[in-house]
Amino acid sequence: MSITTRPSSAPARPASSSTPTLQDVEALLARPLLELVFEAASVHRTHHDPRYVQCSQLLSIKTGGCPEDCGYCSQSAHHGSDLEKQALLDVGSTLETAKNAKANGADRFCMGAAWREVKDGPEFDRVIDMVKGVKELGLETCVTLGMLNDAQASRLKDAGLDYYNHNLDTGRSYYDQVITTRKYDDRLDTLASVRSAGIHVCSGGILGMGESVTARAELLLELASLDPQPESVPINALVPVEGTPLGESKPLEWDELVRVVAATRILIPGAVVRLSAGRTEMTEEGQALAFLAGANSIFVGDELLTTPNPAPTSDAALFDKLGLEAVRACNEADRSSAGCGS
Ligand code: SAM
Ligand code: DTB
Ligand code: SF4
Repeated sequence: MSITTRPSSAPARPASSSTPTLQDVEALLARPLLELVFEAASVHRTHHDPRYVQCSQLLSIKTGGCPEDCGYCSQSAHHGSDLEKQALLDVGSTLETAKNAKANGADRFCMGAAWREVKDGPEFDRVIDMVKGVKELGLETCVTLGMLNDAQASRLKDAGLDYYNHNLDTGRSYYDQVITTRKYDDRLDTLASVRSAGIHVCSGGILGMGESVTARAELLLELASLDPQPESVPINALVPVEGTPLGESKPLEWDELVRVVAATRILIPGAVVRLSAGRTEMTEEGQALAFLAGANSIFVGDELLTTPNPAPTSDAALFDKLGLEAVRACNEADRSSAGCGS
């Protein structure tokens, strides 16, 4: 497997003939941990400034009652999780939350809806206004709204959308063990619409759902084979939610998460790799190793969508210990020359 490098200012790397095989990726995940981390750290340093961490804040703009049956999700109407449903928020309260996110150091605001797919009509119009408003606040914009078509993606782009989050979640061979109400190719079709509208692709997965190492390798290979590769790759550790089919899953080992972060960094060198859900269960040391292995993004704020996230004060203390800084701390001149790691 050959690994190519590129400067951080270059566009996302096209998947190429050097794309590894499934066996290559399995072998990568099986390497001695510290060798894997060392290589990933080296790749990270040729593509990004390792001092900076991109900080996204999430807001659930429409919560619960989702028709999909994703086995991990608190928001699926198929499961018995104890979650209070919430209709689509109004634009004003969403922008208030975004303003606070900016004041607290976030550089990107990500709005999530428990929808199977986007439907044209007043609710989508409202989301368009939210995107416009968040963009006007000077934040990067991201939404995750389920499946969409080309025309809907274009409307989001015109409104100022920077990133669309749409996770592949796991490998193709394990997908129907987790979700039955849609197909893997539905996810890929949406990613194609996002890409053709000129929106940055944010796509990753979840670890700790009982998947094999092969399923993890399949996921990484799918992501690395997208052409161009995704600009943003969230790596989530399952947050087990009572009442969901995966609510009793056993916790993920810290080294498994670090392995996947490191392999993601090597396979998708230009992406921002986000240490996403599951940080509340990680030690500071585990997170430190993940940052060394190439993670350069987190979710900030007390809450993810429906579950807790580490307190901002503890994240600030961790950044202090590690000498890391939020991307927002990087001044404009540095941003245009060195890229500040994002
Ligand atoms: N409904 C849209 C969709 O599925 O694309 C957007 C919202 S959905 C909650 C966004 C992503 O959150 C999912 O694709 C999944 O990767 C992640 N997620 C949901 N529940 C999770 C959990 N309990 N633990 C870890 N990640 C989770
Ligand atoms: C992503 O990969 N992780 C975020 C975001 N994209 C939308 C969601 C994590 C959700 C964790 C469980 C919850 O809070 O409901
Ligand atoms: Fe619905 Fe998204 Fe949750 Fe699946 S992950 S049940 S699509 S909100």
